[in-house]
Amino acid sequence: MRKAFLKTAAGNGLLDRRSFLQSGIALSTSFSLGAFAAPVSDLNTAPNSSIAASFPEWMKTPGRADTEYGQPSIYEKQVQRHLQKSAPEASLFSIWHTPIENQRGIITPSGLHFTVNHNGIPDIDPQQHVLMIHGLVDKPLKFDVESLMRYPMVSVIHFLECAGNTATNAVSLSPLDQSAQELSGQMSGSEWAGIPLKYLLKETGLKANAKWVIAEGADGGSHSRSIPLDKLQDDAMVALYQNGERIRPSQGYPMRLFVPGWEGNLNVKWLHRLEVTDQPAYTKDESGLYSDILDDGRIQRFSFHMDVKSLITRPSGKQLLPEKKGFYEISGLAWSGYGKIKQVEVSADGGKTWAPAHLEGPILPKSLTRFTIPWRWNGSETVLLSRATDELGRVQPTRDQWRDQYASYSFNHYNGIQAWHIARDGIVENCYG
Ligand SMILES: Nc1nc2c(c(=O)[nH]1)N[C@H]1C(S)=C(S)[C@@H](COP(=O)(O)O)O[C@H]1N2
Ligand SMILES: [Mo]
Repeated sequence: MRKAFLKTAAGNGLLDRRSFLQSGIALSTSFSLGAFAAPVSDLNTAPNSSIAASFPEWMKTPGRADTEYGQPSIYEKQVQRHLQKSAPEASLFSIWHTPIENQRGIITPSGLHFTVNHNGIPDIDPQQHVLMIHGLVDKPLKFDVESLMRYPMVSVIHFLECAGNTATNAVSLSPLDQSAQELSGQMSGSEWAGIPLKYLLKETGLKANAKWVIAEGADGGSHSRSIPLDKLQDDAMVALYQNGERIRPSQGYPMRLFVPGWEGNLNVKWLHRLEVTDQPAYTKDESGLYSDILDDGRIQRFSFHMDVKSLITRPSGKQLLPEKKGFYEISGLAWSGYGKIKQVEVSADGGKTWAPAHLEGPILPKSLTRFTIPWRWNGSETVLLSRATDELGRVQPTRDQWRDQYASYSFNHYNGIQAWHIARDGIVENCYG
């Protein structure tokens, strides 16, 4: 009966979201009738005595006191960053991945933000830290944290992604059985607040031949990158806050450069020096690991933008669909370093048919965008895919299309379509479509 309300959106059980939610009867009265997944029990038929007897301890005793700084529930202890194993153990080069499959919405909790540190995390005393702007400027200036705190600030919601995110799907000949976190967790979303760099550059003034800026961090390895001045004048900032609190040491305390939509590596943490120049410096950090090797062997030296990308985070790798068929909401994240996400299409039949997913607001430029689509799984083996398009019309490529552009061993800036294999026993596994 109720199924008659539900319009199909594409093959193998993808449902039209509007008709699904508008079948109001399903929402109000029929949780127990199978419109959604299965409830644990139907209250209409449960005996009253069994409800009273089931009051748990915490409903009958006073709770504990609160603490100065809150922590997640002890029952969420398993939701943690994951340390990537490929980095040599003795090295201070470490990569921690965000558990993206546990996140809802578009903001990553600060403590779970991914982190890439080439030389460990310096514990910087903000009283002793200075930001220096010099080079091709009229008036070289030093700013301490206190003086920066007096400038006008802006708050913006943006994603940050490491160029090496999802590298194993780029280079591994066969798909590794990894979770969304392990595959693509070098990506997070935050609200960043700080001072637009153009305000500070206005104070120093710029010489006529100023074209590039070398940004350097105060970590032991002096992480440094060359960035075109135009971009920095456009929307970059010296970020001091993340998600309403001061940036954490892992993210660059007391300040970092934030360069919206561009590769993570340019977002220099523990920022202490900006040197305005007329050409790039070709630093170690931009000439080695963070360059892309094209199909013909040439090196694409600068590839700044993070391209349009998406993945389904639920269901995703290493998860288990608890019921061997029935209703599931497919949900995921899409983003583009070029602007807003315009559309995300989902396929539940390995790419034969596609349906547009619902984009949950707010849809912001260079920010994570949450998408959802209802799905009634018929219990058969299948492959789930998502494909994002941004407002410039850039479409996420297939893995093969992506690999055609680059040498077989090139792994940066991978944005191929993520495929999840659904087995009949409900196990979800990374696959190549
Ligand atoms: N000073 C400094 N800045 C740095 C790095 C670093 O090691 N040192 N790592 C870079 C890389 S490779 C990435 S992907 C981003 C990661 O930012 P996050 O750790 O805040 O997620 O910071 C960049 N900025
Ligand atoms: Mo990175």
